[in-house]
Amino acid sequence: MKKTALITGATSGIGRATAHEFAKHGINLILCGRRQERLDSVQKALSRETDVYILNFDVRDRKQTFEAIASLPKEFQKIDILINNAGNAHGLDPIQTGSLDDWDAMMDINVKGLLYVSKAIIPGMTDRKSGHIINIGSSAGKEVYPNGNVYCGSKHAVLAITEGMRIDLNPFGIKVGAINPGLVETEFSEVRFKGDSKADNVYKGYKALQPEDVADVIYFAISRPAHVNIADVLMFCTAQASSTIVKKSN
Ligand code: NDP
Ligand code: 8X3
Repeated sequence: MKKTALITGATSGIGRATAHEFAKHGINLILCGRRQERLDSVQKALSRETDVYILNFDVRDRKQTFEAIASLPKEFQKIDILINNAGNAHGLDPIQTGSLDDWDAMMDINVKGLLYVSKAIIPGMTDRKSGHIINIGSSAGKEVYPNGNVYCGSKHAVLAITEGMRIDLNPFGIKVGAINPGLVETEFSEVRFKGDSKADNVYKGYKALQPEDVADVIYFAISRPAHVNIADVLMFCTAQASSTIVKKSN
């Protein structure tokens, strides 16, 4: 019986690479994001390999999120795997000059959005007493770096919520884990720096993780035997030792 996975943030980066990886393995997909043309093109690319349904909603919007998930056709309603991936950093500023709009965006998307999506999907999992939730945290959820303040706070919250989910959903046999990458070359820095050319330098002078590297680990986690739960993974590219130590060529 084919499984169904819902992936948030499937229009780019880690989420899109995960959609490709899951499609290769014949997992049915519900792909979410806000950019309709991207959703259409991923659906087109993957429909040859598996069944794909797309949902366009903003995870910041509680009503939109619940309505979108409630609108799923019958054949996509049984969600076996939830990949809570949608999220970004907004800004890289010291706490004393940070923007309130950036802070709202990070807490609303990375933390509250993850909670809204989870709240819409978990009851189906508890009813069926099965399911697997993977939250995409970050190395920024394990350590704090200069000017990372609120983004790091949002990712620390993701890790605390992941542990809370694992504890509360334990009686239902639902697996919960977090995958925490360091630097991954995606649109992340374009979003963080709002299109500023600073983003161009983030992945220069070393080989950063690629979104496919993270997708591999996510697929590994969801393909373990029933009695194995990958609870927490921290992954870096070889050049990275910590949030602030990256070996770069000149
Ligand atoms: P990208 O910017 O490439 O992708 C972000 C995805 O999130 C997009 O698909 C975007 O879709 C979606 N998204 C953003 N805001 C919203 C929103 N309000 N509602 C719905 N969807 C939204 O970045 P990454 O792939 O790198 O990021 C994915 C996750 O990985 C994030 O949680 C990030 O924090 C985490 N991460 C990234 C690292 C990195 O270095 N790149 C390292 C560690 C963790 P759309 O714009 O279409 O809505
Ligand atoms: C993304 C990695 O180091 O920019 O979570 O915070 S970092």
